[in-house]
Amino acid sequence: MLRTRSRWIAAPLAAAALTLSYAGYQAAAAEPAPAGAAARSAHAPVPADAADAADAPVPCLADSTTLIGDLDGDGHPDRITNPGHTGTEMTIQWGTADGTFGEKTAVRDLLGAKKGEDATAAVADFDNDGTLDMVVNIVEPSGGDDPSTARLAEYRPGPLNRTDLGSADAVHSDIGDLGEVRQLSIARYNDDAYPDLAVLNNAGDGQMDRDVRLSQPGGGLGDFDREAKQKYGEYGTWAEPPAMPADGWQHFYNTCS
Ligand SMILES: [Ca+2]
Ligand SMILES: [Ca+2]
Repeated sequence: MLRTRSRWIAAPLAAAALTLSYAGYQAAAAEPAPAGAAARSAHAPVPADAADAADAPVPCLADSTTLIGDLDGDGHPDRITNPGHTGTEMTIQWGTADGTFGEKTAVRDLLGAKKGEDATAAVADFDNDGTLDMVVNIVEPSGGDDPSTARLAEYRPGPLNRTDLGSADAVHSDIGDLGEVRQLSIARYNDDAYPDLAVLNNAGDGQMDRDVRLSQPGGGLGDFDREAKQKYGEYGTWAEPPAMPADGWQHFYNTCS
């Protein structure tokens, strides 16, 4: 009797162990497995969402300025660092199959920014499809009262090309049409699941504004919207620029466990 019962129990446990070992592999690829997780798994029932572990790894925060998530779509999480939340000094370390990260590469170099040009970027899953996306802007500041317009300003849905951060579905963004982008930052301006964008914009003649671009539930970022600017933006000066959000990622991503 006891042996019969054991067999009944053993079969599902073996299946569970297989599923969990694959899930464990996925977790290990994303980050160091939490201590004791494997031991607990052996006795715990298969979680209802175990199948989700086979999907793309969910982005998470290593710290407030470091996002771990897959940017090039190879299934291995990459390390995106954004010092000061400004979008001007962003670096990427491509993830490898063994869960480690390659050497740091400056986003401005990947984008091909030239000497004298400012490159600014923001990373989040703007269309909430599970793949990280990027907004990029390259501008050569005019140095005078009248701002110059961007040489390149695009919304780039992921996955992105490793060599130049290109996207097959890139579209022009108007963030660089109305001034010189000084900073880009992720924000949560309305309460939907789609990250929004804050733009520190040199509008010329001593004016420095915080512009906003709201993500569209259908995908992509909206264009300039006067109503959104009145509601979420702010007018400032070169001497006293408006504050930029520093907690955007934290609204959408949990700390890596
Ligand atoms: Ca990757
Ligand atoms: Ca996306």
